[in-house]
Amino acid sequence: HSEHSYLNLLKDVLNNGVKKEDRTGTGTISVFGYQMRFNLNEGFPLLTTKRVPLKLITSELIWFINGDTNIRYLLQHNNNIWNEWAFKKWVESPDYAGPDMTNFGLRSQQDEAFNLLYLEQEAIFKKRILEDDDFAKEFGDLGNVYGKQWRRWQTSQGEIIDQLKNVIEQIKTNPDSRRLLVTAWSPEDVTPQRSALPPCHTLFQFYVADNKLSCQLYQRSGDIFLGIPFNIASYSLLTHMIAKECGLGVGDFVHTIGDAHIYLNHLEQIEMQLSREVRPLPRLKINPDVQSIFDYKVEDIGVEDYAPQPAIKAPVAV
Ligand code: DHF
Ligand code: TMP
Repeated sequence: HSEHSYLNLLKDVLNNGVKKEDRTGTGTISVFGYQMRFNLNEGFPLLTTKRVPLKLITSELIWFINGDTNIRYLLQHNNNIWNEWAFKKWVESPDYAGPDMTNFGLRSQQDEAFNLLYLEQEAIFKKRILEDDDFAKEFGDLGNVYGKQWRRWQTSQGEIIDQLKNVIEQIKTNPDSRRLLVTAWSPEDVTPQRSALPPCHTLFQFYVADNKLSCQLYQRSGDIFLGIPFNIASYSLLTHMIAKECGLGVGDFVHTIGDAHIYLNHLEQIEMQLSREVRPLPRLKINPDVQSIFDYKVEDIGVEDYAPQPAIKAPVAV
């Protein structure tokens, strides 16, 4: 059961990780360099020891594939996973005139009165992103993040490179290539002005053998409890979509992580998760009528026989 690769990661970091401070001020236990492998033929690797919301993963992936970097699309699909990073840009801008939101991520966890103030400002922000085009253009955009880098990479000569389209074309025409890569990491863009959060999933590579498509992701930084379950499912789904378009079966998803960390405020949740039994993995259902990876809608993707244990809530470090 490939979920054990993930549960072993949790256990390894708990047992062998070192305490390490981090940018968000939350504190972590961390290891450097870790690899998991998921055979996509064993089932779709959506965790069963806690419910993981596939709808949010699907709308985020379609958002990347569309080359979109504005959270408005996510909000239109009831997906709130990127709100904090757009909100941060807004409250740090000179145009923001509401109550002080410095360090809202940590303060909202520690101070209930502040949390109410924060939730109110966040609701106002979301409403404006959805209703005010000019505001959304300026403050909904996360900058040079995944969608931009995958579909509209800008060279220093001013040319635009569609890395995703190119790599799919190469998989079709030159499957033995050892150059089937997409990179989201650009040293030019790693500044707060150019990207709200420098890409965590930095680089991925495809590999074709025995008519099966495999994918390896190098993730520079992984929030093991919240982010990693999404990342595993997202790249596994991407591999299925591309394999289908290229007339290939699926092989492995190989997940390599640089700084693999557990936030100190996720320890109780992890203890609960590790006390649970795994259940059979679900099967992915993709609408067979969709041919091109660029044509998917959220409704085209689903899972069958997914009977997970209940979701486990945890605060996200901003
Ligand atoms: N920052 C940090 N500290 N960790 C992250 O995992 C992370 N991920 C980002 C952006 N910044 C991040 C983008 N992806 C959630 C999952 C993925 C994600 C952001 C947030 C999350 O909060 N998941 C909840 C459910 C959220 C919901 O239902 O709205 C979960 O329990 O899985
Ligand atoms: P960092 O930029 O300081 O590394 O912070 C980013 C945090 O977000 C870190 O905890 C890793 C986490 N993260 C994931 O785990 N997966 C993701 O897909 C994203 C975007 C972030």
